[in-house]
This record gives sequence, structure tokens and C-alpha cells, in this order.
Amino acid sequence: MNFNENLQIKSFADYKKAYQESLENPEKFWSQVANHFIWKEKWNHTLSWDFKKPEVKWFQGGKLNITENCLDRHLEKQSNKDAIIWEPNDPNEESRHITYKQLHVKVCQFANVLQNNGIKKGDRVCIYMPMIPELTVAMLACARIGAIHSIVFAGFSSHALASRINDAECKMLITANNYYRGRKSVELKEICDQALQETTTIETVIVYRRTLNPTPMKEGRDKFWFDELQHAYSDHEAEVMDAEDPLFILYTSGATGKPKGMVHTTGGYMVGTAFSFQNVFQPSKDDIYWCSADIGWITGHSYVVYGPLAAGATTIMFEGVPSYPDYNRFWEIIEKYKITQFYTVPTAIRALAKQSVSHIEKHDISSLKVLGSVGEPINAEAWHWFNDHIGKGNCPIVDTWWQTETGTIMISPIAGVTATRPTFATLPLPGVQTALMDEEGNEIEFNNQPAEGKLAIKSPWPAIARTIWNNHELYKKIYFSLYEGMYFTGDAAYRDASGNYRITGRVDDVVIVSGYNLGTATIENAINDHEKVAESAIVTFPHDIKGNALYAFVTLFNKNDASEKLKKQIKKQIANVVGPIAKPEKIQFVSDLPKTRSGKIMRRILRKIAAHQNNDLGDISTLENGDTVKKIMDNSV
Ligand code: 6R9
Repeated sequence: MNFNENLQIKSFADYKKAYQESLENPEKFWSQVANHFIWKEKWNHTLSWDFKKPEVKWFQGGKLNITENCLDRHLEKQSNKDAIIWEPNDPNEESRHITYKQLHVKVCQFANVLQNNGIKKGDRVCIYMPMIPELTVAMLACARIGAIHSIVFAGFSSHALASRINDAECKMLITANNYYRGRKSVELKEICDQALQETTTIETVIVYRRTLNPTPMKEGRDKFWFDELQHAYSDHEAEVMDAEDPLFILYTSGATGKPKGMVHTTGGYMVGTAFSFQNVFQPSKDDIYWCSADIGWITGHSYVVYGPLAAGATTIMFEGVPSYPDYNRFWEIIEKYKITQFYTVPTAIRALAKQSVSHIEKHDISSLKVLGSVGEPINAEAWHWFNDHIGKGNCPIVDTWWQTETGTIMISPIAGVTATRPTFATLPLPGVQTALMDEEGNEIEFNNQPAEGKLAIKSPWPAIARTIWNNHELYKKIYFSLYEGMYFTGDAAYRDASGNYRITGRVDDVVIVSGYNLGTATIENAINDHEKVAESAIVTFPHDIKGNALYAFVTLFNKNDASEKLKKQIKKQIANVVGPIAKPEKIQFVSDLPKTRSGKIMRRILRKIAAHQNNDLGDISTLENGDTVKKIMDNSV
């Protein structure tokens, strides 16, 4: 395979060829990709792996620093290109443009701040910041000196922050005093102070002043970002890292239980994020790319920061929310910066689709070339709305399936190359050897027939997480014990006769009623099709006769529509679309559903509420909207 300078695959025939080569000889394939980057020393062994242990090592013996590839590498040709464009929460506040040259200086300077405060290679640094450029500066500065960053989403509680600091034994916490998100003002430093009462390892707290609000500071421990910069040089020789040195820890999976610290390493992660970014989104030189995800989520790590910067692209960082000051905001931003690639989540698409189209019509969004979706299955209605109203039928939609654990996009169309199909993530990217497994744990070989099963991966790709921090046994148990010698994703999938995958949801989200297996997504889609319904979540609860019965939590556009009559209509609709067996025993209208930062509905919590086990909700630290849980419990039926 001969790649162009951007590593981009440009035709379907080339995709087929690259895919074939990547499976036949992964070492050769990924060496070619890796050769596009700056290595201080070349690797001597491309891949060694054993999924039974499990152990994966890419580019062993290779030495590099990822920030040299994200920053220094671009200085010669495009030092004055914007690396980051920052759009503030308040549209009247000034936006910020930070060129590659400026970002390089900021990162070097902050790397010196970290070192001046005693941070060394291998130390863990917790970053708890809003979506401001300094968050990116802090993470890259860690990478520059070889410290391991652990970013905690700024929407999480003090308890969630404390437990992550404790698990990784972080030495430093970097935060902001306060920030605004929509109409909400958040006193971030106060949350930190609460968290720090439960921790013992933090020696220094660096506080960025996002606002002029008074900030409580603890003598000897807390320091202001700007004060620290005063005595920090603006050049910094990047630390030499082994390809397999950890780059970051990111905690995941509020949806299924206790958060796990996934560990990603340097060389493979860099190669994987850059390659997937270049291919899935097909950016050209002057494109302006926007991923609306928060950096506290893996999507932000890989596709707001590392992927785009490793590729030398311009990446937008947005501090706010789609609804503030009103639902024009996203379209306004696309018009303002002439966004070319727009990557967002189904829950935002669904919320935007409920608004009047006049919001869109007021804006010129014709700069768009590629649309992307991530985080959940995108239902047909949302897919078509995105395609018709935002893409105007001209922009391929890349429905990207992947996970915190995978580090990079795994199954997705390559924009303009792979034929899209509504609700399908389509085909695996080069290097991703998917397998569909049946109930007995046998692989369902592809034979041009549609099939359904659990999704597994047969061989390693460069950005696979190497372990769970301090818990390799758990890593083995969760991902490598169900199918011997394979990585288990925890997701179920349908594969069509052409080999396209549609991810149908987490395997734990399948509900069994009267002996029938039903996917929650299928029933929820039937409910969501009702014109008065905004969103819904289906779970089961124990039932004397049926064994299990269904409980539906439903949000409405207009809460005044809640009535017994509407419940009957919803049941009828489910009976028509899915079948009478799928009719819920109970329906509860709620104002909001409990969700994670990436918009995933936490059915685990709803299951407990439906079973009236309110004292046993488990870990709810990764909830975006914790207060909704109490409201739902108070009104449960
Ligand atoms: C990137 C990310 C991973 C889980 C994953 C799956 C769901 C993500 C999806 C999707 C259907 C897509 N998921 N992308 N389901 N279609 N395009 O979301 O990481 O937060 O770790 O979640 O999200 O269930 O297993 P993470």
C-alpha cells in the first residue's frame, strides 16, 4: 500500500487493498504508517502480542515524543496555521485563535511549570478543567515531560474526582477557578477543595483563572497558572519516551459499573489516532474540523486533540452547549468558522432535530463536507434528519463505532470512499479484524448472509488500551475471558449481506421477556417514533408471572401531554411496530433521563429504580445530571 503524504485512502478499491494487507501483514502495514512520524529512534520490533495473557506491544524499542509529532513537526511548514480555535460559552466573549507556533510555546512553557513543581516522567497528573485551550495545553505539557495525564470531566462530582485521584495516586491537580456552561456557573475550585479532603497524594494544585470570581486558595498547595508562568522558560526539550510508555489514563464505563482506568500508551495511540482521523474524516489542508465532544471523554482525547494535531489540522474547541443562548448555536458556529467536518453525538442530533428548522435556515452551513456521529447507535430518524437538514444530502455521514478501550475509531465509513447506509457503522477500518459470535461462543463466519451476534476483535490494533491501571486481572476478565484469544467489546451487532455492521447496543441492554430476547433500542425506537415523545429508555423488572416485565421511562417535548391516553397510544405503537410481547407493563413520564457525559442513557440505574431498589444504585459518579435520578425515584410507578 502506498499512502499519500496524508496517509489517506482515496478509493474503495484502495480500502479493500489496505484492509487485506493490514490483516495479512499487520507489521508491514503499520510500519508504513508509523514511518510518517518523527521517531527519535526507530523501533526494532513492530508487534508482539498474546491475547491470552493479555499483552500487546507495538513499535518496541521505538523512541518518540507525541508532542513533537503534534507540534514541532508542523512548525516548518505551517507554524502560522491555527491549531486550535476556541469558541467561548458566551457568544459575546472573544474567540481565541492559537497557531501551531503559539501552541508549541504554551506547551513548552507549561511543561517547565510542571517540572518546576516537581513533576517527573511517570508521575500522574489529574486535569479537571472546562473546555478551554489551557486544558489542551496542560495535557500536551504532561505528554512533553512524560507525565501521565488523567483527565476527569469537569461535570463530575467531587467524589468522582477524589476516587479517580486516589486510584491513580495523582501528585498534581490542574483546574480552573470557575466556568460557565450554558446558563450554569460552576465553582470548580470549590469542588476540588471538597475532593481533596478525601485524597492524600496531591502536592500541588494549579488553578487557571477562567473568571474574575474570588477563588479560595490554600497556602503552600495552591498556585495560580499565571503566576507560575512568570518564571517558566518558553522552550523545552521533549522527554524521550518509549513507544510503550503510558501516555494517559482515562476512566470509563459509568454505564456498567465501577470506573476503570484504561491505560493508553504512546506510539501505537499516536499512529492509530492520526491514521483514523485522516481516513475517516478526509481533511484537506485548509479545512476547519469540529468535534463537539468534551475532552474529558475519549472522543475528545483522540479526535479533538491528538488525532487532529498529529495530522496538522485546525481543531475547534467549544466551551458551551447546543442550546445556549438558543438552539441556533451550533449552526452559528458552523457558519462563523466555515466548518468542513462536524462530528457530534446522536443525543445532540435528536435534541436539535426537535427544534424548528428555522434555526438552521437562518445560517449558511454550506461549508460542511463530512458529518460524524459517535457514542450510541444513531436511530434512523436522527440519521435522516442529519443527512437531509444538515448535510443537505451532500455530506457523507460517518457513523463511528469505537470505545475508550479501543482508543481509536474501529468501524466506520471512510468519508467519500465507503458507501454509507443509515444506522450502520458499515465496515471495519484497516487493521481491525472483527468477528461476530453466536450464543455458543462460536464465530459466525461471513458468508454473504445477514447475521446477528456479539462483537469481538481477533487481533490487536495499535491504539488498544494495554491494561486497567493497577488491575490487569480485571482487564483480562472483562475483555479477554469470554472468547479465548479475542477481545470482547461488550456490544451486540447485526451484519448485513455486504458485511456492514450495525451496532445494536450493549449486550447487557438486551431484555428478556417471556423467554424472548428483545433489544432495548428496537423498542425505544418504536416509542420515539411517536410525535409527542422526545426520548425513552426501556428496562426490565422482576414480574411474578412473566418472570420479567418491561418498564418504559419516557420524556416528552411538552410535559403537559402526559396522560393515560398517551400511554395507551405508546403501547399500541409498540405492539404495531415490534409486537404485543414488547408492550411495557409500566410507563413513567420523566423530565430527563440519567445520562453519562457522552449522552449514553444509564439503564443500570433505571433498572434499579424499576425494581424499587433505590438504596442500591451503585456508582453514579459518571452521571451528567445526578439530580434527575431523585426526581425519577420520587415518581416511580
Ligand atoms: C467512543 C465512545 C463505548 C460504547 C460502545 C457502544 C457505544 C459508541 C457507537 C456506539 C453504536 C456507534 N457506541 N459509538 N454504539 N454506534 N457509532 O463512545 O466510547 O464512552 O467508551 O463508549 O458506546 O456501546 O461500546 P465510550
